[in-house]
Amino acid sequence: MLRCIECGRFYRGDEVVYRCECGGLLEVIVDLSRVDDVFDGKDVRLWKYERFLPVRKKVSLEEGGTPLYRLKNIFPSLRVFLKNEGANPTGSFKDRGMTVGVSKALELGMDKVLCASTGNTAASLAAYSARAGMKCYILIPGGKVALGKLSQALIHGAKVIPVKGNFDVALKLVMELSSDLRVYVLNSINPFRLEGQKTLAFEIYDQLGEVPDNVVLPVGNAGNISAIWKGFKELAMAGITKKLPRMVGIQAEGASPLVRMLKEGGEFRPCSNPETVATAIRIGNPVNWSKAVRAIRESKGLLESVSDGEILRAQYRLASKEGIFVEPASAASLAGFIKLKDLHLVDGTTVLVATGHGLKDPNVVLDRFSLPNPVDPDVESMKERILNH
Ligand code: AN7
Repeated sequence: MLRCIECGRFYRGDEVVYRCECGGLLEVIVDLSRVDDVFDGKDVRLWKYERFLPVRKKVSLEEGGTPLYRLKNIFPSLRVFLKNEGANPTGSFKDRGMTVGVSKALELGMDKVLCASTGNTAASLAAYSARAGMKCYILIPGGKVALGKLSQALIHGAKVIPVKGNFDVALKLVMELSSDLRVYVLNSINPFRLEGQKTLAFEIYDQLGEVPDNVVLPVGNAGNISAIWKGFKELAMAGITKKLPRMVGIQAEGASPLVRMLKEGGEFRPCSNPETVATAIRIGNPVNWSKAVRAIRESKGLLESVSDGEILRAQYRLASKEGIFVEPASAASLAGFIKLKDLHLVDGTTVLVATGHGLKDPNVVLDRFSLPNPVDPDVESMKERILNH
């Protein structure tokens, strides 16, 4: 069953519907009387939490069960952990959404799927639809998708169509096309996809053995922050936990319409020309903004923005000090946490969500480093080079 978060109207789960007639976003209502307390810290993987999910497992690449590391070199005296979603099958958290979303597409009898994407949604949907034997159509912003993600979408056999415009333009087109083409839309406006993503909350609780004080993550289309908050609320509603974390969302300065709204007050206004090195979150009109604002308010959370410089420094710090290579959008979690910690706005146990693998976007690294000229292949020249550099 689906319910509109604005007017409360119900829809059947076997209808293909993305928004309420009133325009509000929909969310899945799960029967929490059926869930069980499986949180023993063992065998952590997404489908362990099947009872919380509104579909049966049909299409899977064995997602979830991603590592939770303590950042012991960067923060030796703090309890700061990093949940490395880059360890998912296609290298990002989107796989959580797609195993559930594509399973739902099969249940509905759909054989074509469609999304707009800054890259990771495309890579993930292309892989899961290939596994399910479906046709996949992907609209990407022309020229602004990281190469790793683009190559994934292509090799999985999706039809990839660049749009003259940014992600927001592409998503608008997707919504307009969906009914005409009888395709199933798997952007995060799809409430079933978010059901998969809420398992990130379950895994954090399962691996940590407690609910953390803060969960910090990058915000683009604002689906993930909404999904993870729903997961924690369901744990509490089912009587499994009592505590709830504060949800802390981080946007890139050049694409931060939600930060502006919460800081300045007033109506939500999209940002018309989003720009950031973190292309994954180069989004000016986040479709889930109303769910995200609710997550921040209910959890007494925070929204903050960080500059591209802060993002790139955090990415390098994580890779060079902890051995964890994440893409720029994911480094926004660490950059935002450092900023808020220095302002004394966060304390206690914190989990940073690293949403995507660093190899997704090799260019952003290679643009910053240069290799020296090759060295003559003799020991003396090599010794000199090693000791002088
Ligand atoms: C690495 O792939 O929107 O706030 O089309 O790839 O749930 O949108 C990606 C988003 C964070 C933001 N980190 O998550 C897409 C897309 C990474 C991402 C986000 C994205 P949402």
